This record gives sequence, C-alpha cells and structure tokens, in this order.
Amino acid sequence: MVPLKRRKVTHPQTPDQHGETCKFNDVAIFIIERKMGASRKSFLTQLGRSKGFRIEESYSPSVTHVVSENNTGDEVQAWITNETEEKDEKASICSLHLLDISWLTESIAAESPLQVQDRHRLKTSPKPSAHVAVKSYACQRRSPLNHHNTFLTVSAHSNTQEPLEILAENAEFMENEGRNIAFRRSASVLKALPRVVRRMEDLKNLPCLGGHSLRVIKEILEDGASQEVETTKQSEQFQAMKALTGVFGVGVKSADRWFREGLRNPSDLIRTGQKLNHTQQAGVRYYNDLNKPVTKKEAEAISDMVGKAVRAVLPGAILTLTGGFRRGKEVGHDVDFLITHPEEGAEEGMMPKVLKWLEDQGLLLYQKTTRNSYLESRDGPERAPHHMDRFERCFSIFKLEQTKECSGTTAGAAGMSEQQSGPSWRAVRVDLVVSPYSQFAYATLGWTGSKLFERDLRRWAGQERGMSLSNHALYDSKRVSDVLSCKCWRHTRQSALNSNTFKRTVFFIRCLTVCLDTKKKFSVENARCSGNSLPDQASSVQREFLSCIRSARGMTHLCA
Ligand code: 8GT
Ligand code: MN
Repeated sequence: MVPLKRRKVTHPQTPDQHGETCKFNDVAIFIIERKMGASRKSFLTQLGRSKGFRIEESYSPSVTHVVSENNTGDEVQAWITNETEEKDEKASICSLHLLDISWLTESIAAESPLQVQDRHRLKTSPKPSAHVAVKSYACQRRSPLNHHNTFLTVSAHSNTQEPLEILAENAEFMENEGRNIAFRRSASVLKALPRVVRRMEDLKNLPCLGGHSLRVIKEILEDGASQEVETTKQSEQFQAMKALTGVFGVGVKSADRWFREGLRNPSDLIRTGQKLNHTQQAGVRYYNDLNKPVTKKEAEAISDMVGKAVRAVLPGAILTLTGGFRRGKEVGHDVDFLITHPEEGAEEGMMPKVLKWLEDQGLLLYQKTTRNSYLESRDGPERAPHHMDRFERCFSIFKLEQTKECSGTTAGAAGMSEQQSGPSWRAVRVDLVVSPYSQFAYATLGWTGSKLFERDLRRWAGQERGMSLSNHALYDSKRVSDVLSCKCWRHTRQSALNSNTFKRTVFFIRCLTVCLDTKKKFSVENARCSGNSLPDQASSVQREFLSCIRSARGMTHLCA
C-alpha cells in the first residue's frame, strides 16, 4: 500500500507559468495521460488550473498527487517507477498519493483539494519479493545473453532452442503473429530475471506472461518438460516448416504451400522439380553451410573484407557490424553491415561499386540488391513488415576461405549439389545496407536488433512518448499529424512510394519539425528560412511536398 504522507511545501504562492494563480501550492498534481488521452488531460488541466490547482506539466519528485483514469494502481506504479528510474528517486514513490480521477473531479467541483479517502485510492498489490521490477517493454530491460533461466528455457532434448521460442516459431509457421509475439515476450521476460525461477510464485507480478506461457512454464517446473513443446517439436509440420524455411529465399507462405503438397525438406524441392527463383536456387545450393551458425571469428573475417571493399571504393566511408554480433552474440545466422559516409549524399551509388569490388576478388557467391524491401519480403527470408526500411540493401552470400583452425569444424558439410565438400571455404549469408549519414544513428539502432527489442522500442516510443521511431527518423507523431491532419498520409497506397519520395518524406518531416519548433506556419519560405541547413534543392522538394499534401498523395507510413 502507499502510505499517506505529504511533502514539504517548497513553492511560493505566485502565479504559475501558465498565468493562473495557484491557490493550493502544497498539492502538486500530475495527471497521467495513458488511457485518458491528450485532449481530456488537457481539458482537465486547464479546468483545474483555472480553479487554482497546481497541475504539473511533467512528473517530478515534487508531485504529491498522481491521478489517472482506467489504470490500475500497479500500472500507475509501474509508470512512475519507469519515469523515476534514472533519477534514482524510487524511494519517494512510497509517499505519493496514487488516485483515481474522481478525486480530481470532485476536488474541482468543490473548488479545493479534497482529503484523500480510501475510495479515491488506486489499489496496488504487495511488491513481489523475489524480483526487482521487470518492465513491460523489452526495450526497457536488460536481456543478458547468458541469463539465469536456461534450465527452464532450454528444451529437454535440445540445447539450441528454448521451449517458449519453439512455440513462438511454430506460431510464426502458422502465421499467428499475436501468439508468436506473446511467446517471444514471455521468453524475453524470463531472460531478464535476476535469478532462477523455481516456483510459479516467483513469476508473480511480472509483465507479459500470458496464461498459455504460464501453463507451459508450470509444466516444465513440475515435470521437467512441457508436453505441448515436445509434441510441437516432433510434429511433422513443424520439422518440415523449419527445414523448408531454412532455405534462403523461402518464406512461410511458400513453405506452407509445399508442405501441403507433401514436400518435407530441401531435397524434395529438387526431386520434384519445383520451380525455384534465383534466390531459392542459391538457398538450396548452399543449404548446409547457410544453416550452420556463423561464428564471431568468421564475422570478423568478413568484416575485414567488406571494410577493404568499402574504403577502396569510397575513402572515408564507415562500416559498422550490426545485427546479433553487435549485441555481443557469439554466433549468428548471417552477418549484417551498415555502410555510410560522413558527407551526406556521398554514399549514393556506392553499393554497386562495393559489390563489383567484392565480385572481382571472387568473394561473392550470390547477390541481390533491392531498394524496396516491402516488395522483396513477400517470399524472401524476411517476414514482418515492421522490420522493413527503405534503405538500399543487398542480400548476399559470401565465399569465405577457411583458415586451418576453422576448417576442421566444417569438414564433411557438403551442400545439396554443387557445393564444394572440401574444407577450403564455406558460404555465409551477408546483409549489406547503405544509409545516408543523417539517418545513420536510426539505421544503426534499427539494425542492431533484436527484433523484439526493436518492436517494443517502437511501441514504447509511440504509446508512452507519442513519438514515432523508424530506421530513418524519430519524430513527434502528434505535431506532425496536427499539421497534416494526417488524412492524406494515411490514405495513400504503399505502392505510391518509391525511394525518392521516401527520402523527401524524411526530409520534409525534418523541415516541418523545425517550423513547429519555431512556431512558424509551415511554408516553403519558413522552412527555408529556418536555418536548418537545408540542402540546395530544399525549396523544390518542399514545393513538391506541399503539392503532395494538397493532392493527398505521396507519402504515408511514417505516420502510421
Ligand atoms: P541472427 O544472429 O540470427 O542473424 O540474428 P539478428 O542479427 O538479430 O537478426 P537478423 O535477421 O540478421 O536482423 C538483424 C536486425 O535488423 C533485426 O533485429 C531486425 O530488427 C533488423 N532489421 C531491420 N530491417 C530489417 C529487414 O529488412 N530485414 C531483417 N531481417 N532485419 C531487419 O532494421
Ligand atoms: Mn543477423
């Protein structure tokens, strides 16, 4: 429970910064916007202030009364813990009033802050004893590579995939996105725990653990294994889907179609003479190598090659290793790179040159460049559109010469057909992405992963901060939608986008933000005069944007 204790008055009775006279300075109220919405909060804030209440703009230690609508006490507590963590002010939470909105509305009606009564108070559950607070969004918590619950999360007959992750993957094969995410969230929460889970009580008050996950965990805690996980893992469909989607270039849809036609593994694709596209042919050819984990050493060797290529074609270019290896993983399924140059625009046209350089050295077994990963993704190895961005990107397969020490591990790993069976080289999947320098920070963040982390980071930005984050930019959704009234953005078809329009969209949003910051009306002239070091082509680009807005076409998804 939250003890009642009022803080010391520190503020003098003067008109506040909003021009209203504050009559009740010792009661500092903060209204939580979550579930209430911005407009209702703003209405209540104005009304309260007009009656002399002190309503704070943001949460701080001086707040004495937190009011919220339709949130539980635990939710409010979690919100506050989250707000105060960096400032190490957790101790002060216990002296706060956590109240239902009725306290504020009744107080406003009475024109004076009411004595807090029990019915106003939000009920909170007792603190879980076993754990520190684990927050709801994956982006808010640490998920160490080596965590405390491997005994629980590593499946009985395999040390490579965790039970909840098997169920998540199975849900993905069934195209059940909700269930996939739910299992991934549960697994991520277990990894974040500071100690071993031994009993179900240890999981009390943790976020993101749904009934289904809890049932599975319970079975494992009690019986050492979960029947559902074991059945799933052994099912013909799961194994076939795993084998077929294990072919580079084969997505869930194609794999499912082939499964229903009776095909079970990559050799069935060849045996039955399935029509395979160029990517899938490479996928089958290098199947064994591409399904063997890539080690950190191998990633570093490839990093050296790509680094050479990049610097050779454009001096000063920057190469960053992203993906799992940037998160510190020891192995991965591919190697991801981001390429940029400190001079904006210098990176344009770089990709083909880098690829030619690599090809000339005999390092490429396969490559396919794309500017539009939305279209590419349909049958590619990538599944969910929220991971996608608009950068120029190359899916490739590298030929990596094996050093003596590595080659021992790959001996006998012959591919499906043409692949060399000797130990002298192996095939490795490599993703190359080129980003303009101005978007490099967002691109690095986005490409570092993990997928759940990125997903939750975006969700958190949107739901808790009212910001929109993509691999290209971060901006205040509300301010942008205010100006555009968003209709034209929402109703535009995805296919209307090409990369140029997209670049301009990002650019446009930046101009817009400047105008909003300087409180100028958005116009070509104002944007140009804003001192945002706009490139030379600014005004024509902006003119185009204004016309896009007027004719309700052009750009879309950043607002979604
Ligand atoms: P891995 O060790 O299995 O390779 O794991 P990973 O490195 O974490 O996954 P990945 O599939 O190689 O993707 C790296 C990260 O890039 C992911 O976390 C994903 O969120 C991010 N990402 C993007 N855009 C795209 C995209 O278009 N496709 C893929 N696959 N990932 C993307 O930002
Ligand atoms: Mn990767």
